Amino acid sequence: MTASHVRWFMNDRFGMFVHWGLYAIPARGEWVRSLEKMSVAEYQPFFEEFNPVKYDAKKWARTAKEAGMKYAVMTAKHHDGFCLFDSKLTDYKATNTPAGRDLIREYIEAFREEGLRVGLYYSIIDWHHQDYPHFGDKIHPMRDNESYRDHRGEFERYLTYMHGQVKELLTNYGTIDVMWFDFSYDDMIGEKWKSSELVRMMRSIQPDIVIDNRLGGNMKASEPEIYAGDFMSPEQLLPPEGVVNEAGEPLSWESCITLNDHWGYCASDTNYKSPQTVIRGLVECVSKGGNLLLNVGPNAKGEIPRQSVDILNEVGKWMDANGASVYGCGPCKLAKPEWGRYTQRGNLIYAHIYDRGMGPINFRGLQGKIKRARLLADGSEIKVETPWNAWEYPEDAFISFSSASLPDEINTVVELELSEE
Ligand code: H79
Repeated sequence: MTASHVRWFMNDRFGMFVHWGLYAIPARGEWVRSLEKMSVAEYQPFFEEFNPVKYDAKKWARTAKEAGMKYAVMTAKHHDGFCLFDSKLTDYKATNTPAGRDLIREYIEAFREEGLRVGLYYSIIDWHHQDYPHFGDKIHPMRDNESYRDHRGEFERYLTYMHGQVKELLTNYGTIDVMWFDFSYDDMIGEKWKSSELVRMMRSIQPDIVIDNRLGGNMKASEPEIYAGDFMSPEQLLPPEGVVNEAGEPLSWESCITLNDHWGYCASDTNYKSPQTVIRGLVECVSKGGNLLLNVGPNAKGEIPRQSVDILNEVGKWMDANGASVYGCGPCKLAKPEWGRYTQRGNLIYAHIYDRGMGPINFRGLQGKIKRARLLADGSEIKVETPWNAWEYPEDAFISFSSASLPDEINTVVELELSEE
């Protein structure tokens, strides 16, 4: 059973991930400092320069809403340690750049105003903080630097900082719907971050907040740790068969996926997914009981890249006509059909038809069980018939696409109302 505070999350299915920070200026992705082994000093010019004059959170919120997204998650702090919010615990924040304001506050207010739920991404990794532990040498920007090798910070001080920032984020901005921690690895997982204490503090401020699983607990255990989280977070992949715990019960999950091949803005990366790929990816998530958190990486000026907006607009057109097959829907009890995928909500089955094939569309086992069939996009009647040549398949129902005037869209959805669930 899904816990009640997670219900809205698994109902809404589709969210926007926003990766934005100083790394938008070099425009080579959010890992640039680590990949190019830049020192704090070498990264500093981007701090001095950061001035996103085109940042309009309301515009982003409209883009997300029109794409059919119901919630968003934005980087309050990524691995580089730069804070987009006005933290009292550091000077390394947007208010001290030419931007001169709390960019997270604007995001939260704008998205909430458009009726979207708001979430915050917070990186546990922090390449800027002097007390951040150095066990992660293989990814730290200063891993080959002699002076860095002998640097030993006070881990306790970093923990106080991190817990303090999470408290700020959950105290100063009203309701926060999702907290998205990133990233625990190797032996630095779980209680090393004082995670139980952290989560207890979070729930005392925001009892219903939905938390991801990246503090490092085991969600699949029969008795997960308090910090194990509310949902699994596969990154850049869709789980082959959904996600279950050790008892075989379905778990909540959300795949996070980029539109091109980077999270943070990367000027040279034009390898964008098509609207069809995105729509089918979303449907695949829903058909396996999960969510899609689709990423955009705004540029240094504060704009979501044109290509991303174009894709989202196309997705939005489809969602406008077919969103009923996504929101509140989940896996179908029928096996995956050859021509596409099913999603289901109560006694409504949604047939997402990707491949019409050469003959009639076959609904395995549904003979006599379909009360009515409609094209979801416009509500028009679709006749369920048994063609003369289907005598060998008495259990199945069929619709014929050759006779009906069905639009050949990227993802045609037929809504089947069953006589009983
Ligand atoms: O915020 C996004 C990533 O920056 C972050 N999680 C998502 C949501 C993330 N942190 N760590 N990882 C992902 C895993 C590390 C992947 C790596 Fe690499 C492979 C680090 C070095 C090689 C990807 C490719 C990053 C740089 C090159």
